[in-house]
Amino acid sequence: MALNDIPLFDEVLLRNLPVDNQVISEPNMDGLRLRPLCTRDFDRGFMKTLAQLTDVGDVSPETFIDRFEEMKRLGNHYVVVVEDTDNGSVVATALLILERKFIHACTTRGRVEDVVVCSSVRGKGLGKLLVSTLTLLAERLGCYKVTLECKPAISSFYERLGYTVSEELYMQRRFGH
Ligand code: 16G
Repeated sequence: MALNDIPLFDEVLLRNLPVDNQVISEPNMDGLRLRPLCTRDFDRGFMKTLAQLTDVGDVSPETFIDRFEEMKRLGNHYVVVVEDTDNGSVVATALLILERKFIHACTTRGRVEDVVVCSSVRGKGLGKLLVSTLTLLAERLGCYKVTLECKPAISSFYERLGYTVSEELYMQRRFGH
């Protein structure tokens, strides 16, 4: 299967979200476009952008497509990208994952993950746009809460977007990476 422009999820979901008191009906900014991920983004530098967050490993186009198709099949992964429309490169991305639960009358929890803005375009408010968009999307999709993990040094960035530090600790066990 070749790389293509078919979106991971319906772009309509990103319309009319009241981000920063402005209704973004056309999520196009000056030379920048916020939209769902598609497989062609592999050739537009999506993985290089992610590599500014953490180690991304060696991922072939085939493996990328398999993971994309799996996310699409599952239907609970919302990866958004910001494309620089002047040169067609992906300059920022973030992911919202929905977790289905039995608690709270079979509710849904959202997790914002893998938020990264390329160093070349930092300072334009793209991080704020991505996180605000996915937070509002989580609400639109019926989540009772949306959470994220971040380094203490950037917690104020998320606090400005309405997040609070949880009383609960974030714990982990790592396997390999
Ligand atoms: C940050 C990210 C998390 C990502 C992790 C990768 C946000 C809000 N948080 O915590 O989503 O998965 O970094 O770091 O983007 P790791 O490779 O050390 O797990």
